Amino acid sequence: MSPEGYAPLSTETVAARLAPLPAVAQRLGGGPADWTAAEVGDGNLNLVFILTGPKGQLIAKQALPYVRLVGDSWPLPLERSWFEYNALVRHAARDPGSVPEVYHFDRDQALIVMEFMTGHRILRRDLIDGVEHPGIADFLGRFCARTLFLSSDLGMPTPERKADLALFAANVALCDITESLVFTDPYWDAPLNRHTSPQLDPLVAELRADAVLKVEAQHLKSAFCANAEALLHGDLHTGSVMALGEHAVVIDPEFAVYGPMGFDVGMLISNFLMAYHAQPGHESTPGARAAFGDWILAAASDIWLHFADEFSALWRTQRTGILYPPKLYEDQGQILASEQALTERLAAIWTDAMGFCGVEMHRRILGLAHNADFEAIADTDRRAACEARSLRLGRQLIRTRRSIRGMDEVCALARRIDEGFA
Ligand code: SR1
Ligand code: MG
Repeated sequence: MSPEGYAPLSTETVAARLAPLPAVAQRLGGGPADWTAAEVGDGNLNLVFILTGPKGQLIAKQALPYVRLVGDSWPLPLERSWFEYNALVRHAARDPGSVPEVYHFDRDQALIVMEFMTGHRILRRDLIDGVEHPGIADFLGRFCARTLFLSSDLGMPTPERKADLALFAANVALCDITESLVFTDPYWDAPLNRHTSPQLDPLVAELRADAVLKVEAQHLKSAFCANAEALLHGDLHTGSVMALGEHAVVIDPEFAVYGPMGFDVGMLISNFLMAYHAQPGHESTPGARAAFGDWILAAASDIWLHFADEFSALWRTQRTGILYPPKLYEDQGQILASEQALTERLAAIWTDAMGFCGVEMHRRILGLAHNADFEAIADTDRRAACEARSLRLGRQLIRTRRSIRGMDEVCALARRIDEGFA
């Protein structure tokens, strides 16, 4: 049920409704009569307005009481906005500058007023259009390391962590979306599923008949549900990143919940790998996107490298939580033991990440919520050929994740599948 007084904004009402807020009036300049509003929400859930005034611009994001993609037949709590706000505040503290600045939050209206990123575009759009972003892997790897490490028992005081665990555990409805849509629905003929048909039908049937794959997907779901290791962004795909040249921010953490660190990292890498497999569908002549595909694979590899580097630096300098305390290792002159523990923690995150990477591929091609990377390919034969590559890669990653040694191996596999050799 919506709180009393909740009313969705519209392009007609948003200026007058936000005008009384000093944070809004100061940034836009002039008065509401001077402001223009455009609704630009292209995600699956919310309203997003750009407000423009004589002095500046800002974003007003408001949750709707249902899933926008599906309609009011699928109610969804407005409280997701509260979790998004809390996650944004924490991300800003743990990795300053990595998220838009929040100017105002209204819990009853499920409304976040925040910084407009002038000139930035959704990264996924740029990956479709062939635009490179130097430094994006560095930023994203670092963002994951900082937000995950510093929200875990490695780097956060445990009373605060337990309070946050309780806070975000209430994000039940969005968690349920992930639990069902990511980990279960792709592997059976769920009512809201869709895929490129009939081209993918045989492969889809093969995947859904693969009992080992389904057991592994449920092992991964079990890890997602039970391993409340760190505060996840929860929906960290390339549509949740805005970039301009070398600058980027992460947006939309409404799926935030405590979970396994490998989830965010794996979902992110997955979306780069899908962007890679989609490239032949976007090129005007065969091979025209080959160099850009190489750049995407290099970026996917570098995300992991930067994540591991930053995580290691935090381990060595900011391990102030209750886990692996320095008094057991460094303070006893046992630095090698600490380094060994770090290597083992990173290996566990890596193995999880590879599994989550695979299920993300499957759900974006077989489930309800698809990727523009593939959807933008109008010719369904070409689209299906691209999607089939990611479906195959996803299966390999999920089934063999415990023996995959690094991103070089993953990229080599993605290339072999692309060339039709695997
Ligand atoms: C019903 S919501 C479907 C998907 O959209 C969001 O962006 C998340 O990715 C979710 O899984
Ligand atoms: Mg989103």
